Amino acid sequence: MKIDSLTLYHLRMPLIAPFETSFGRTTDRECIIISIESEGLIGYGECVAERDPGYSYETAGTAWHIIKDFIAQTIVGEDIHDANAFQERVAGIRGHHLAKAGVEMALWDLRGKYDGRSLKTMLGGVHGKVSVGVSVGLQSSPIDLVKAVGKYLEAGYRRIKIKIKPDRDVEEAKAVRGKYPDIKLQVDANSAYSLQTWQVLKPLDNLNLLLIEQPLHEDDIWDHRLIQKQLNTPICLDESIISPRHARYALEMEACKIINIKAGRVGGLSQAVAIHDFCQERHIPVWCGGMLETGVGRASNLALASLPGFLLPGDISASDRYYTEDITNERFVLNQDSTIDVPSGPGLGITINLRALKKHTLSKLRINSK
Ligand code: OSB
Ligand code: MG
Repeated sequence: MKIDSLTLYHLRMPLIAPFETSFGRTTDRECIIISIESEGLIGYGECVAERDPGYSYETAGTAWHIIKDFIAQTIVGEDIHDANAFQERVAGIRGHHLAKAGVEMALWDLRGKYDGRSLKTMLGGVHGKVSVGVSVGLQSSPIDLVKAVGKYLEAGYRRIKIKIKPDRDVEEAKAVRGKYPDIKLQVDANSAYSLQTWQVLKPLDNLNLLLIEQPLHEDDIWDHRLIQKQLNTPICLDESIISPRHARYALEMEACKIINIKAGRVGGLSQAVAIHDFCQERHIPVWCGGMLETGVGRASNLALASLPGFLLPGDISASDRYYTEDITNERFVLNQDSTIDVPSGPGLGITINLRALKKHTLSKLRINSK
């Protein structure tokens, strides 16, 4: 595919409700949308870097810089066949996985449109719909949290994840578990604890949780091993797994029993599939994480989560959990059985609402081939 141009859109979109985690509160989500043109076709991708370096060291600003000044140079005007060819070209750019993944997604969309194949088919997906849950941010009190959880259960979500941080952990989890003894429940600390402070989480072991997500430092695997040995509840790593190699390290160290896969964090869908395959061979369940995506990234997550090793519900909620107005014409809705349909059209299987894209764009830059 001869790449004629790459266009960057820095977006800011108001969330329906603020989303708070141990690293901060988001009221308006920022991201970078990438479009790539080739012979009259356009592929879209979403780079999930946020405004602030809270979840990742990358931000929308660093992603803009890395894509504009480095990644675009390796593909615009060039003939790029697929994700593997792309990964070879960007191998010399250290880190910046979120930036690389956003561009890789656009290339997958383009490839699919060329070939008339859906992303699901290209990746090896097997399900037409996937089980999903909802990630509930920190609330002002356990009572408010139970209320928020109740609202999502009423909407039909059958798996709940609650965010925790020091002093907002065991009491909140007990409150939710007390009110809803039978729901699928898990917690996510986003690296808010250390080897010195994690002990306060021990009572979580009695709450029948599906998993405890990323309690310790984002650049750590070894210490998670030390605490997994002292917990019956599976530890699930998110931030720490930044490549297929890191997935191997974690499993070899027995640092976790479950992995959260985000294509962004690991440097692209190709890398996400590699981690899926590696875990599947070892009977390690994986699930698809979320980054409050627009319809573009949501379509990608649904396709990824349709692979056979995604055995736990993903953080892929319906569009109306996030945005009143999305940049895709399609909106994703929750089915009765707490699933969402996987798009089946070519590529991502979505179309862009250009008016909404323009409305939410803070800045735009087009890079043409010379
Ligand atoms: O840790 O899984 C996380 C959102 C932004 C950054 C990190 C995380 C999250 C979520 C939201 O939990 C998941 C979603 O998109 O609904
Ligand atoms: Mg997480």
